[in-house]
Amino acid sequence: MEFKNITFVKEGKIGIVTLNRPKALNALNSETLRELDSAFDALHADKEILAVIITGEGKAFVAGADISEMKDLNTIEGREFGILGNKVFRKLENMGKPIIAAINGFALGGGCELSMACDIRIASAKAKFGQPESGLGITPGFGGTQRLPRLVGEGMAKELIFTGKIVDAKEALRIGLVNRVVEPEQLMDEVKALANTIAAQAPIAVKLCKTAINRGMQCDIDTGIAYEAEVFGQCFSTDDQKEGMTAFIEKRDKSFKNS
Ligand code: DAK
Repeated sequence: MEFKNITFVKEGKIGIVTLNRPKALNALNSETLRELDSAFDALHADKEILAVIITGEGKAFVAGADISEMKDLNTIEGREFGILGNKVFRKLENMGKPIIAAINGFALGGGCELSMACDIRIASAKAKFGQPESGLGITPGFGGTQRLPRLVGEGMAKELIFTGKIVDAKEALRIGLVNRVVEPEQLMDEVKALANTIAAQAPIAVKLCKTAINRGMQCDIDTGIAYEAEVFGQCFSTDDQKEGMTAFIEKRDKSFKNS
């Protein structure tokens, strides 16, 4: 698949999407968002891909939505831009595969928001995070006001969003915005190792775990527990549940078929 602003490669069971507009620090313009939309459709459809990595080329993960494109938007265009971005980010968040953000550098505004739409965030020690929108006269528009407080708590999210301050990877780790910080040269190896570990588990179980966690975070605990019971039951209709448990009893390596 050919793209102008991103690359999309397969390495075994892993799909790697790289934002590749380094001259503009991988800022998200509408063309890039549409390319991500197509790439996410392709990732979803490819049954061989069991985990996805999103990263950026150059010194940024994504330095935000493209300010030069946004500058002259009117109300309707601004709304359409927000709808497009949110559609793409929700597609990523709801994809039935684990998504890992390998945050190599600046993750600001829409870039921080893109990382938060992923399931797991691993940061390079060089990464920097922030929601600087208030300094541009706008609110976060790709879910920042919603996902940041869910991740780091309301008070910390309000401080970051109200001040627009940029924090380094160490602080991002301290407040729970990222799972881990690694040396820049180890970032992709660490993230690929993590992706491969996840890809070695039963794919349908991983998918159902993701759905159960995502749904459970949006509802009361009784509804969440009921949903967990539902997906737990569904696992017993899969070949992979039989294989996983039989392999354990027979003390042999398991071989999942994603069925
Ligand atoms: N958009 C467009 N171009 C950008 C950019 C961005 N977000 N960030 C950087 N660039 C461009 C720079 O203009 C520069 O281009 P040239 O001048 O070379 O042509 C090039 O990338 C390199 O940037 P710098 O020269 O500035 O590089 P430095 O290392 O000096 O500084 C920086 C790096 C990341 C600190 C700095 O570039 C910076 O502050 N960038 C802007 C960061 C930012 O404010 N990001 C948040 C964007 S706002 C909504 C939808 C979406 C959103 C909001 C609402 N609705 C529809 C409601 C989302 C908003 C945002 O994400």
